[in-house]
Amino acid sequence: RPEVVTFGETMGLLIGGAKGIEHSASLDKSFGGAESNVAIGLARLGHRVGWFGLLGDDPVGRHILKTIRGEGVDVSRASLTDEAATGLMLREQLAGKSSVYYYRKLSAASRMRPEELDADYIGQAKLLHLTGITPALSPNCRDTAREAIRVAKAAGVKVVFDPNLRLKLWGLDEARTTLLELAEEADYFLPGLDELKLLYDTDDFEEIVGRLRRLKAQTIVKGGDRETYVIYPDEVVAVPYFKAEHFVDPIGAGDGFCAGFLSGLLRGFDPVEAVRLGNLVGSLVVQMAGDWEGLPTRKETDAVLNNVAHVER
Ligand code: KDG
Repeated sequence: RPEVVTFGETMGLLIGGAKGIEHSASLDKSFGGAESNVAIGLARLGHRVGWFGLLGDDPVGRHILKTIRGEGVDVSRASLTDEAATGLMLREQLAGKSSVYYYRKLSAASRMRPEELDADYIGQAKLLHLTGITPALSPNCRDTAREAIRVAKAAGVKVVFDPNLRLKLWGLDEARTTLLELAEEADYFLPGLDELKLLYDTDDFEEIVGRLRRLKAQTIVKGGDRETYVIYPDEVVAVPYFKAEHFVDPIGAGDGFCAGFLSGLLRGFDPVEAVRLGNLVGSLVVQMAGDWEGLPTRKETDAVLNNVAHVER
């Protein structure tokens, strides 16, 4: 019985080397998806976690499913379909700037439907995690996200929502309407500061905090200059980042943060302590290439939190 259930689109990932995708003779193969990144992070931190999604019954889909299973995530509700292919993304980092190219329109995952959700499976978890990528994929995926929230609430499962604004998938107006509506439903809301500036159409931090305080969710704001913010009704607590000694690739930091934060919640930490663990996981993910490969184990995070030893990587 998973403590956390999450679902979404996971895609094959091809990464270009120093010459970029256009000029590289070979591309490095991996995969990524915000929700499965979080699931792998939680599994490495010692939690029971389930991820599901729809993948194509093709080499990419099978590789993804086997690897996520191999990480100790329960994939019993995930499926492979013959009706569409697994989505793909290409990524390159040139002159310090990451670019992503999606090949995911009409992918297998875009065909997820609310009728296919296993309500009992979701209802037995403590937390349902979902991101704003899923509702951006298709109208039926949007309905699936809404239905999952309904099912979770009916069973008393707390809803964790990370907006993960992806403007390559939908326009800002449409994203804003849907993401703010889903934020209203959340028990934990984990946006980034840049996303909030776009969603609330303001750069004014005080105004953003005011808007967040009107939500019922416990909100954590990622992506300050050097800190993460815990928004309380009467104060904002800034929790400093851990220093990333060997910064390689920023992708996956937000998902790593989320895994660490949720691990803290499950272990009964108060929000500030849980954010500290989230910050630590985020700072370790960025020291390795790939979206999830650098996620730490419980042993590694404990070593840092208890000052036992330096985490070597
Ligand atoms: O947060 C990292 C994710 O963005 C990445 O793994 C891919 O889910 C992904 C997406 O849709 O961009």
